[in-house]
Amino acid sequence: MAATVAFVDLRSDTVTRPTPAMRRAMADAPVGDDVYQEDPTVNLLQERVAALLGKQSALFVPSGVMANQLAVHTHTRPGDEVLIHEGGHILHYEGGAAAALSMVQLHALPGLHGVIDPRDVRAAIRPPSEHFARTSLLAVENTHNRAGGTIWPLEALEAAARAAHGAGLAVHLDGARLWNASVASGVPLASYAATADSVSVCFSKGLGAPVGSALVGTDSFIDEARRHRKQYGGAMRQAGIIAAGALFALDHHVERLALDHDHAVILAGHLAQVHGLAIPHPVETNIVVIDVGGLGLTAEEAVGVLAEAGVLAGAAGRAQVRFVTHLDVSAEQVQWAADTAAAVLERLGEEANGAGRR
Ligand code: TLP
Repeated sequence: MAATVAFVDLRSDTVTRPTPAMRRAMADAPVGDDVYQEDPTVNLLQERVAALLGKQSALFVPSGVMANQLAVHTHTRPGDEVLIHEGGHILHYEGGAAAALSMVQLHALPGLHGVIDPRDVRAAIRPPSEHFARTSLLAVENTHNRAGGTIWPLEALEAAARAAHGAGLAVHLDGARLWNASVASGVPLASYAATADSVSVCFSKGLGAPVGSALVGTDSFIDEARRHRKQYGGAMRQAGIIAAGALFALDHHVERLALDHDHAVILAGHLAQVHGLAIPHPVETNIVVIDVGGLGLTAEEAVGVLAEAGVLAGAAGRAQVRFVTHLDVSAEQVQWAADTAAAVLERLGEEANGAGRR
């Protein structure tokens, strides 16, 4: 009964809470001191993630930001330049950490739906000269958050990575939602990961674990990243408690991501009916970005009114609003949120542009 739903949180898949079964697995986890590398649950998670992604080693870290920043720090030297899509998470949402912690500059590249053209990679790489920053890293993101959860086609990722590797750059893949990309496309995680020297993945987003991410790469890269994790204060002790949530998520919450993707399509289908509203990116996974500029609204205004109606979304740009489907949102709730959001935005658009003009 849709009428019983009164509140749906679609701000992010980070709002998911551990299920009772996940909590039990966490409570029962064998633990040890992970700084001595003696936590069996952390060790198991790291081995499992490294194998899944086809890399030598993995490092468990508290957050996706830390995983990305350890990658930037480990791949670069102060004064280097990192190539990244203009909508990249590392550029927009990590508090300027690349500059603050690694003293590198970010060089933003364009690219439709988050995909960077290899020609743009080649053109951006600076020739060796004391005048120029040393271009040492290409950072890519799959799925691409600000581009509405879009997936890099594997061939495009391979081509961009080839362009970078050909000029001696390292490649880091921000795979916070690589699980979603893999489930939606059928491309194995390891095939995406093979294009990059390092990959970060998150357990605390669509997989529904409360905390944790991992960084994967070669043994020597991860040894170096472990040293930097200590410097950043990210080395934890009996972290098996939280690693167990991640292991549980790998066992139980990966395949079900397809459901979140179906829910996003339902939501987008309803929103697409609203006059003047644009959906700038194809809906391929669990994110729907809408542009409310054509309704005469700012993102903040739309988010405020949606929240009053019980649908929580997030501003993702001046006129862009983001909805994210996830584990804690049922089909019934998505249906209700889709109906409610579409009705509210239709009304707002009519008010802003003058009712009855159509
Ligand atoms: N993204 C968050 C916000 O920061 C925007 C969200 O709600 O989506 N890489 C990507 C692609 C991400 O989307 C995020 C989280 C991270 C890294 C960082 O993960 P956390 O928040 O765990 O540090």
